[in-house]
Amino acid sequence: MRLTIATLPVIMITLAGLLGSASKTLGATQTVIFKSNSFTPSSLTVNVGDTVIFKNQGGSHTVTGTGTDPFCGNGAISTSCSVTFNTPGTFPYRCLFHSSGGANPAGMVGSVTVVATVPADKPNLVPFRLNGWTAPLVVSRAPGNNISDPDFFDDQDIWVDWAIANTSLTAGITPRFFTELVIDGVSKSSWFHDGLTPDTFNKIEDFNAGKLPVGTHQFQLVTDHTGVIDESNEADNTFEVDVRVIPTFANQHTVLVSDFSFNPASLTVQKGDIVNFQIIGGTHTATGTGADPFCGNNAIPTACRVTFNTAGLFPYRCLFHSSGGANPTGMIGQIRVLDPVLAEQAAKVDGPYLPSTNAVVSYPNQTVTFPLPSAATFWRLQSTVALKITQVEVKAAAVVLTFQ
Ligand SMILES: [Ca+2]
Ligand SMILES: [Ca+2]
Ligand SMILES: [Ca+2]
Repeated sequence: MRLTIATLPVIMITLAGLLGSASKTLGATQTVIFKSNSFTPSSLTVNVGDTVIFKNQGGSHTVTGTGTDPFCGNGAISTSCSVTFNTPGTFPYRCLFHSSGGANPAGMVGSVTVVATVPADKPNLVPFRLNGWTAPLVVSRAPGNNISDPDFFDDQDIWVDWAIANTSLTAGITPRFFTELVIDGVSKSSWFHDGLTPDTFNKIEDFNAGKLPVGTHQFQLVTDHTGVIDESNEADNTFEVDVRVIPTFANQHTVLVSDFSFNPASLTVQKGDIVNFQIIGGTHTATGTGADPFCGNNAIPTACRVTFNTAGLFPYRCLFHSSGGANPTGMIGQIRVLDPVLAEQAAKVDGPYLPSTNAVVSYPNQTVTFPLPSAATFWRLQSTVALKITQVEVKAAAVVLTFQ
């Protein structure tokens, strides 16, 4: 494909309907003259759907099919008759009075050959992924690239690239048509194209779609959204992508590092948060034992700063003051990183779970009653979202928890 850039932002939706679609072509009509013991032309080729008029210019004749088409039947045609051909094939006919019979009659004979019409090639517009792009519609945190980012902060502009192509190798487009960017069902912008030659694309790079509130948003690229162009496929003109927007967090947390503990040893943060590991005594490392390296294997000089951009549970330890292995003991800690959008969805859709009883808590202000644990057993409260329990009430045979 060659590069064509011919697009400018414009909103001109009212063109819809002014440019109609191509009308269906009606069958053509052809004429065969018969007189003096001959049909002229005796051999005729027509398209499916065409009609042939047989006109008598002298004498008494029939126009009688000798194959699968009856033509005008066995009766003499005094002036004219017509036959419409809807099936491809070769159809012989003759005059019963002036030809021999049999499989290959001679004399006053003719034939009509009917060929299937080949529909004219049509253009086809599609959202199109260019080489080096991650999708036909790219959403990025910054301009200057063609790589989609997985999510966005709510104080960040969203930069859009898109491309559409006419994938037909032969059929070009002449009239002006439009491509639209739709966000959450609302038109964000529309661009026009003044035609598009075969096997060619148009693109827009680094359109600033602005900021969006926290949540999941649907971006749609729709080409020929006003329906101006008659295409071979009208069902492949849309590309959709979900865009996740998460809150901007400049939240900072501090873990105090001393002989021989991290304080707090267990900390919950949100995606994007920063944790400062601050030495207040001794020589220690904060070394990740899971997917996050934390501060690495070297002793922390005075402080070390780690940003957590991935949701999950990340353990760490001091290399000098803990055991190794899969489950180290001693001077260890963990950071749980929550994904605020996922947490919000989980709270709305499912609520947190209490797996031991399969109870579902839909807070706020929800009270859940559990039977008292039997001797030497315990309850474990496990939740997919951050919960706050505002009251624990121990009764004779039950525990009542109230969630904020
Ligand atoms: Ca199409
Ligand atoms: Ca870009
Ligand atoms: Ca169309």
